[in-house]
Amino acid sequence: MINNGISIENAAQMLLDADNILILCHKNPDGDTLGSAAALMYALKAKGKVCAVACHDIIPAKYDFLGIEVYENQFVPEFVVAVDVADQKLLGDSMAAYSADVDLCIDHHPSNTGYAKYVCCDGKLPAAAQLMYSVVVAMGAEIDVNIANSLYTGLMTDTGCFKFSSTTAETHIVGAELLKCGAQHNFISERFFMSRSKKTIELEKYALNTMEYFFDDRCALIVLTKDILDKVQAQPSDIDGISAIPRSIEGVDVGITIRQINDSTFKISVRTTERANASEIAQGLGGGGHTRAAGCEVICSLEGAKNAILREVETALCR
Ligand SMILES: [Mn+2]
Repeated sequence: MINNGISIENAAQMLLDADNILILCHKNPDGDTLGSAAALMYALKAKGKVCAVACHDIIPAKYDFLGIEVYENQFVPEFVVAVDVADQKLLGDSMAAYSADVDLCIDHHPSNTGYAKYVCCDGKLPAAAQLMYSVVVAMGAEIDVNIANSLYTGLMTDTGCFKFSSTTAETHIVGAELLKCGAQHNFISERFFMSRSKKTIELEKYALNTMEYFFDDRCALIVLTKDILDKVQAQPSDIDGISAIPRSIEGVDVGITIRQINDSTFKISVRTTERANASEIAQGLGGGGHTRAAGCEVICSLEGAKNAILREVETALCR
């Protein structure tokens, strides 16, 4: 358990006392890390602070509307805050200069390693954006349309449009508050849920054609090889939704997506129903995450990666 945990009020005060603030997102950034970072950026700017957002990867174009100011050495950071980042490794190599010295982490991963000096984490929340809403309110910042859109993006993307089991009444209440403050819910859902890139469709075609079933069809597995990813010229954002496919099949309790990074590195994403624990499966191979969605990375052959994750799945299904 994290022993350097602090309250929302303390986190808010710490941010109000700071200046020249660098906000860090996790690598392969998603709507939650970027939305939470953008919201914090706008709240801090409204409080007269100098701040900017840094990420190991280039921010995908579909997030341009958030209007994130990217850090380009425009100031010397005096305070570093990571949002939605469970482990300093997830900051990525290019953030190495900051990763050992993160002052505050605002997160919602039960697996948070406590790497930051202070951690404000609620592992029960479906999105870091839900916690960030409370932090921004505690900072006394007005929820303007920019903050509302940013937080709504985080809420919506991390809850799969308020559908995942982690969604609570409180999540909807925060969502409703954001709508009152001008969040453009239809614009955001069109962007993230009602349209897919052609590259995504190409990858889905391939994934569906090569899907395999295991353990009386309770596990479905797809592999995205480097060959197909290169052929399609897929960006990380084109791959986002694919890991939801195997688990969406009737009767499947564990959906596995193996993505090849290079000859011997494979990223494995695990999605489960309530009949299996994704986090435990991923932890078996040194990864982590949430109960229904988790991931890990293995260094071996494709066959080795498959066998290793299937062993963990088998154990989980026997529990
Ligand atoms: Mn998140």
